Amino acid sequence: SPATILGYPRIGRRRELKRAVEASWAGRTTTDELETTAGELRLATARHLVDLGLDAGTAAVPGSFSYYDQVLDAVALLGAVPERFRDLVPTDGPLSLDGYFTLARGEGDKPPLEMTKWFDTNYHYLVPEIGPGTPIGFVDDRVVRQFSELAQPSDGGQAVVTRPVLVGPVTFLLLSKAADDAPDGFRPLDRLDDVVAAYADLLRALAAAGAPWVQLDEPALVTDLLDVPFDEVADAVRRAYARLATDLSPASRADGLAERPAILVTAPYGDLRSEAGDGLALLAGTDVEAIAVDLVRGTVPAGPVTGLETKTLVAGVIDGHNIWRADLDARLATLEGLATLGAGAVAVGTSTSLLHVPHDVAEEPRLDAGLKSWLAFADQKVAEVVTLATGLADGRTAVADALAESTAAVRSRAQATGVVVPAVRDRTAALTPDDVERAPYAERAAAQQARLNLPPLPTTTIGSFPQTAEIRTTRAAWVRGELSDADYTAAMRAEIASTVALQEELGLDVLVHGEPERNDMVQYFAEQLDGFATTVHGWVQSYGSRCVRPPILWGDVSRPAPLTVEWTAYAASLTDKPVKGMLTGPVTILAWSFVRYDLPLGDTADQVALALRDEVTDLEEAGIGVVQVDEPALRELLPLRRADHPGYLDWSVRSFRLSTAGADTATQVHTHLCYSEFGQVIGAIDGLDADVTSVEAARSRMEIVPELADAGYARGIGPGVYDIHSPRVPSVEEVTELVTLAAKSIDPRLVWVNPDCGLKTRAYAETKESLRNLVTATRSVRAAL
Ligand code: THG
Ligand code: ZN
Repeated sequence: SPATILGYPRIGRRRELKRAVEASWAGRTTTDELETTAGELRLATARHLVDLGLDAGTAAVPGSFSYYDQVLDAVALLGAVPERFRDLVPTDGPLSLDGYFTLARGEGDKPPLEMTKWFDTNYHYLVPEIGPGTPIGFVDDRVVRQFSELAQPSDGGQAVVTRPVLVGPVTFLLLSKAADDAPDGFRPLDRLDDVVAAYADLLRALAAAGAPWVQLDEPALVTDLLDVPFDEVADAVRRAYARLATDLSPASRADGLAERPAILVTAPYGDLRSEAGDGLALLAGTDVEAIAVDLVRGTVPAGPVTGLETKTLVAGVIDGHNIWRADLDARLATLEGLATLGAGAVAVGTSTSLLHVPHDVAEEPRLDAGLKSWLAFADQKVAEVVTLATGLADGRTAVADALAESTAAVRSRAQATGVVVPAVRDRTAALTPDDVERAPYAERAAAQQARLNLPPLPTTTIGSFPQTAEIRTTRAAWVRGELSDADYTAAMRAEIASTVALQEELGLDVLVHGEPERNDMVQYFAEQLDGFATTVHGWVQSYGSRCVRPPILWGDVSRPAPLTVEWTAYAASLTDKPVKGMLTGPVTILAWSFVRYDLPLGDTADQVALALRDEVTDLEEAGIGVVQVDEPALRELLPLRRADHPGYLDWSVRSFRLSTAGADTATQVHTHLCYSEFGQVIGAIDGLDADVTSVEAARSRMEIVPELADAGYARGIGPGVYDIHSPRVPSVEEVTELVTLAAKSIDPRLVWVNPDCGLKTRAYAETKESLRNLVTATRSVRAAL
């Protein structure tokens, strides 16, 4: 039985692609040099996958490389460049690599394509902008060239026949937004026939280059959040694949007159079947040769599916989205059970691309050996797929050793110290509804005002101040052991002191310590909590060249010692103004970590929440009167099906409240949310019951304020008054206008003034000027109140 994976990390084992791309952006290397490095990386990756056991000759190795993002790749393939960037494109020709990056990064006053979350992952894609006049054609043969490069390598070494991977035409359009100048009522899906015609041309070119297979990813089939009803999606799928699969003659034609490769359509990230309609039956009704289903998140029916008898089912039994070693025995049983579906053949695959996991557990010398034996990163997952394929084809005895090892690993984890900690379980089991309730808001507001004595329209920042090169160098030296603890502490304290002094000079009302000691806001907490492990090389692409190292939440979570108190208390000792303690909330900590599978997420969230609750108490004891618990990822874990939203919002809101409700009535609890698209979580924002909520709002001109007011929100609200994603300094007039606008849509006594988000990616020059204008503007609006 064949083995394959739906995609592989593209950033490189040592982030080679990130380095090469950033060097080229900085002008340190040429675009040609970047192309050369990337070509070597593709070749090395393909051969590596063959070494791991994928077949070199049958398109088992995915061609899933991207310089930045697979959705941007489809934009380039189609030449679907938004109007403002059209001058980058030669008539009817492809975008240059520099032009491609310009779409991703913007140029001068031309904003880049918007970035948003890819399904329920921590990966972000660029949103295509499609209008009635957007050019769409097959203009870029990069995919074909990349196929040929590996099929006929110029170094004369091992050739690899890959399976080019592309975002499918239906998903491409469902993820696009209407171009700004599109008429009302226009939907990107209206351009389906044009996109499909371009894909048909691409398939012809691939067939001519000798590609036996192509993979088209259609994850849009597993979600009902895309505001196009399922019957229209189904219609689009039938139309698209009739043109691509039925109208073009397939590679299997004996006369060799193939117009297209065999087509594998994938539906990762969830269940193909829903109340809305049956995506598996839909795909089985087309003439594609293979369908990949996610059997980690999704299920398949027990009986035969019409149309499947002529197709290969690629069974996604190995989790592409998490890092646990699989129970191979159980997965093999699942594979054997698929016989009842009546598929023409079954191949073994991953549930999603392996883009979401790091490269290789073997690269982590510092991980505990026991923990390591429970993990599978991308390379280990390839081996798992290969083992299962052998087991399915040749029987269990052929892979008996691998099965036994996997069973032993699963057992050893179940019994290991720290996985279940009775004291932690007892504490969550004893929770009562009272533990998530604070005093009524009116009472809290009065007690907090008596304590803090803040002016109307209080000003504050979101928490982080610029992370200068000096701060980063100091932290890195300390991590490497080249700087003593005492010297490190002294350096961080000096940084905190200067940040506090700056805020006093600017005249801000609620100060922060600036977070110089933190790298990533989740990693910082994970490093200090029991139950988490962190990696050295476990990088996962978040967007473009940016990566994160998600911590591994492997056991019951508890707080061995205070996490932030020392730094915050030090800042508070330097000023008479209130200093806000800064914590990351339980939902965000889970969203940006690899989570365990043996406990419901809500229970894990409660454990994290209790650790944070203790931290809030310790901050209070150190005299801190304002605490912010950030939940930027609240929207991120929202399930892909509407029916699952209430359950998610229930535990996520509850765990946030559990982390904060231990606070005294006179302690002001803040939260911060970002990454836009609050629509589906508006009710949940109110449910968090924070005293003050700061939100990203500048780019949408405060729209969120009336939306929250309409939803009944009536506590403090700090809509961001300037966008921190660019170095641009907002003028006093601009900030005045936005503050005035906000104060018109909700009780002005509730309005706070702050930037959109943390300032860690900004430089001091623009930060000072921006905050100065923010304070000046606030004073003038205050005077007019
Ligand atoms: N932390 C984590 N996940 C996140 C974010 C985060 N997911 C959503 C969003 N924020 C993604 N944004 C970013 C922004 C910047 C970087 C990564 C993700 C980034 N990374 C550095 C890099 O790639 O060079 C490495 C950072 C490090 O040294 O840890 O700049 O904030 N977990
Ligand atoms: Zn933010």
